[in-house]
Amino acid sequence: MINLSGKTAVVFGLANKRSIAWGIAQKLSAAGATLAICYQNERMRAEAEDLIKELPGASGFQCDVSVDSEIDTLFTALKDKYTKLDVLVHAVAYAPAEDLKGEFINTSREGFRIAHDVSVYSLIAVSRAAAPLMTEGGSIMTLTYFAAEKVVPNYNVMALAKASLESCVRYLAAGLGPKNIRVNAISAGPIKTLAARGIGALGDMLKAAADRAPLKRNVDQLEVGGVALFLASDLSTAVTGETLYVDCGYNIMGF
Ligand code: 0WE
Repeated sequence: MINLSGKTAVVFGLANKRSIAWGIAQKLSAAGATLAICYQNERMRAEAEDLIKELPGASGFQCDVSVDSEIDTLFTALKDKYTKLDVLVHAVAYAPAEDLKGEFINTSREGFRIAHDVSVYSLIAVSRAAAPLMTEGGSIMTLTYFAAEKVVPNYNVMALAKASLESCVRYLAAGLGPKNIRVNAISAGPIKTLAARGIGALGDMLKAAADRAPLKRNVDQLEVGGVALFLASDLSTAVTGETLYVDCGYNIMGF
């Protein structure tokens, strides 16, 4: 059994019980970590706080990772409350809905900017704020998707953002390695979350992914949480800069 007692983890990206952030938070908490769980805004507070109550010793914080001052305020509060930080989970992505359908060539300049700002720059910003608190080393992780490397219809500008995010993980890993802070990405297969719900053909996509995957099924949030727990733990102390696939093997298939 992995034991994270005495460790503190901050998780970004809780929207509701279907969030990948929630699957990860549950696994880290069950292993004994103390959790600080962040939701984007006041609109999400009630639902998020109801979930956070379920995890012993966990606290909720509001932080929009696209706003520098909110990141500053959050990390000041985390330093006051916990002194030290061990784990950071970034499970945040956004592109304007118009840019996640139709032809890629019609991607707007503003949609491109927003997708990269919210989904990629935010990882740099929270990592920079977290690193000084990771005084005993640390583990930073983010969520990516296979469409970063091969075309998935309609994922469009988010695919570019995820390609950039995977490169960002390597640059952060190289820079933070000397402080014994590891940085990795988890490439999850498609899951029915709030972020995936807008997609017209999600049901068809889930079925096609399950049919093609070696394990003949879809992955769930708690299975992503299991790999996040491994990355948070001392079982992975030599793993950094990697993208780990949690997709029932989908990515290995060529046909
Ligand atoms: O990364 C994602 C979803 C990210 C996402 C979702 C939305 C929907 C609502 C980012 N921005 C927005 N903006 C909105 O307005 N996934 C891996 C799930 C996903 O999203 C897709 C997929 C899959 C899978 C979009 C098109 C095609 C496939």
